[in-house]
Amino acid sequence: MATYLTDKLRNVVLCGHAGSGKTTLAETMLFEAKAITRRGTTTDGNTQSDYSALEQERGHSLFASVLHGTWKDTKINILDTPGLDDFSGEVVTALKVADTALMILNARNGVEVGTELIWEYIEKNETPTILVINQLDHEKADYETTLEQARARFGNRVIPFQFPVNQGPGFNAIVDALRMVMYKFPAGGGKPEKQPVPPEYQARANELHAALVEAAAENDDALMERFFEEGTLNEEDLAKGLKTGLAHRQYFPVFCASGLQDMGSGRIMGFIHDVCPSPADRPAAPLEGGGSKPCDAGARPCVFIFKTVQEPKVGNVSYFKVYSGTLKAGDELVNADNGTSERFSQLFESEGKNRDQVVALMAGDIGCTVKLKNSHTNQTLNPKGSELKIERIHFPPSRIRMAVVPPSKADIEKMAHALHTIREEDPTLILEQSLELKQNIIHGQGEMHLDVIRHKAEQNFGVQLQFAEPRIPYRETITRMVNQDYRHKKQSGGAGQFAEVHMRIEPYYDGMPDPAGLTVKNTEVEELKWGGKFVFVWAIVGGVIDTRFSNAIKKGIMAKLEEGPCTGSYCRDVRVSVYDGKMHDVDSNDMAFQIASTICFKEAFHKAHPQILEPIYDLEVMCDAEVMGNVMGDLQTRRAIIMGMDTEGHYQVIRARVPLKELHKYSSALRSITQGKAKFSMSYAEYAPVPADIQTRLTAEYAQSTHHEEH
Ligand SMILES: Nc1nc2c(ncn2[C@@H]2O[C@H](COP(=O)(O)OP(=O)(O)O)[C@@H](O)[C@H]2O)c(=O)[nH]1
Ligand SMILES: [Mg+2]
Repeated sequence: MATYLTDKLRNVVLCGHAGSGKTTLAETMLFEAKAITRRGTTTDGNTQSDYSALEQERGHSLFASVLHGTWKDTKINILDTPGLDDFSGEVVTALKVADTALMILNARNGVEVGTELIWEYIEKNETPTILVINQLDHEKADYETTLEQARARFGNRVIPFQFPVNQGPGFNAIVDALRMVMYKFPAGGGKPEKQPVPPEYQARANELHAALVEAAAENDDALMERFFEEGTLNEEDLAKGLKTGLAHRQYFPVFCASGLQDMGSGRIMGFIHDVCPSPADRPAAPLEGGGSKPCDAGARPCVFIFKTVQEPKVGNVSYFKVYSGTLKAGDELVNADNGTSERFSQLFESEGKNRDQVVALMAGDIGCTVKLKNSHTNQTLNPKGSELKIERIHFPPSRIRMAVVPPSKADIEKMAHALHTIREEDPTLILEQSLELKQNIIHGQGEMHLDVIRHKAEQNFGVQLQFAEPRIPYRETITRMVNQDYRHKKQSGGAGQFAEVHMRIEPYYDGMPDPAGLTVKNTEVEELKWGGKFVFVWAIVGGVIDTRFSNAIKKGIMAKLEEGPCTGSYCRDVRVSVYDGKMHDVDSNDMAFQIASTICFKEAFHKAHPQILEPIYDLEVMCDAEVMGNVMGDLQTRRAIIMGMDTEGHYQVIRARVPLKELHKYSSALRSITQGKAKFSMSYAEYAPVPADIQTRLTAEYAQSTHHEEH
């Protein structure tokens, strides 16, 4: 296998809404590049990209896969990504290492909600982008509307380079305004015949040509001058202008295709070869902690692992990009995160599930290796003495939480091992062992995501995961002031126990005055690790309780703060002032005071009009106008408070505050009420009181559960 020089490398990512035809187009591109001799289909489940059993079973992509083909003398690495927002972590990953994005628009549907979501990621990465209007052979294909929506959404940098002739089932030709030719395809697609632009399309082609030449000249003063003088650019100037313009995102060219019918993909490959930036044409890669690393094949190697896949029999396959230098088989590099020295014994280029061994990979190239000891996704490896870290991939925040129930006690360890191993492969899975809720909670991107995790656990580890609705981390507080006393007295045989405590409990707020009428001796403010505060005031006069018992009294209260009197949840924002009591020379001790204060506090708390608080999330839903009514109707059943509504392009954005409890399984509910025409994100906002009926129910449930425990 050849080693490709950096300027003969292109890394492109195919992204777009689910079903726009990315995987089919990837297959066609490989076929055009003669990397494969037969085209598989996603319906038959035999494409290069969707090679995992799970993808074949589901009939759509779930994981980003790395493919490659060669065009003339250039190697084109193709990353195919899943379109469903449950798997957008894979898109973020692929965008990290790609140098050009191919945004696939489905000519049947125009700009879809997945397109919007991915566009945000593209903007963040500042990735040069080509728009491909695909499925032009479909009876519902509408190039004009799709283009119009793209321009409305992504601005006037969207420049059509092509338009279709006979779109719909008779689709058979594309007019190319860059080359000023018409590509006429044989029945069933394949290699087109170049024909002059027919007279009826001349005017339109000329107009597009002028616009794209202007776009090419725009970013270069010398070119602009020549363009104004001569009214056009020669081929060399045009090529140069197009290259810099694309790399700097000064325009987004629009191409036409039918991936299924093999029309247009060859021309796209040609454009990638001619115009798309090589890895060295992109800005230097940002490093953790500032600075950047230019893509320089002559420098020392710097390798970043962007993806890890566990394969049966093989173990971990690590996918990486060589950010600089030349990586040779046998090289030894050190992991900058954990200091492990790793030998890259074998290097491969990846073709879906297949791998071809290579001897070296140059700066900018993407490859994989096996059998690294202790290196994972998001880690950088350098030669000894260098500790550069390429900026990590930032994955989207979680959108679903679920409790995992181990099938049996014996399986707990097996389950933990399975989940930790899966997490190495998928950083959008987050594991939490919640002491507070006494549950193992996993956080992910949506139900389909968790479904894939369940499937992997079963297939690869023989563990049956069971999901359950997770508990909610409620909090408890009080709303009134109460004075309470309690005497603990016990006479059992020899030494007895005696302690009496009088305390005042009050709702705490920042800046509140000292407790009225009490003589404050000492105030301790505790920042509670679960949020909110606990203030402990010592206001004992005349030594009725010895100061040495104050710690025991405080401890007694803390015990209840950790297991609230109403629901067993954490308490917050309470001030307790101990102002009176009694002690006994012989029978008083720490234990007695701790018991007295726990019970005293509990009784006071119940009288102080306790209030249960629940976590509230900020929810943002973006949806198609036609499903807006469904989204709003559904939100009404979730105790949502609508905070605002906006229009973005032809989309509606709804911002609401919703209790976490009501967001359970929101991802699939939203998908089904909008037929996939909505996306959402959520983030923690605050704790707020639960409604009275819910409080009554929660308190009763807790009373019943502790009652059972006690008997
Ligand atoms: N008519 C038509 N259908 C297509 C085209 N490309 C893909 N499809 C169909 O659209 C569906 C989704 O295709 P797929 O490549 O899996 O889309 P992806 O989710 O973007 O990867 C499949 O049923 C394909 O057969 C196309 O160019 N024309
Ligand atoms: Mg796909």
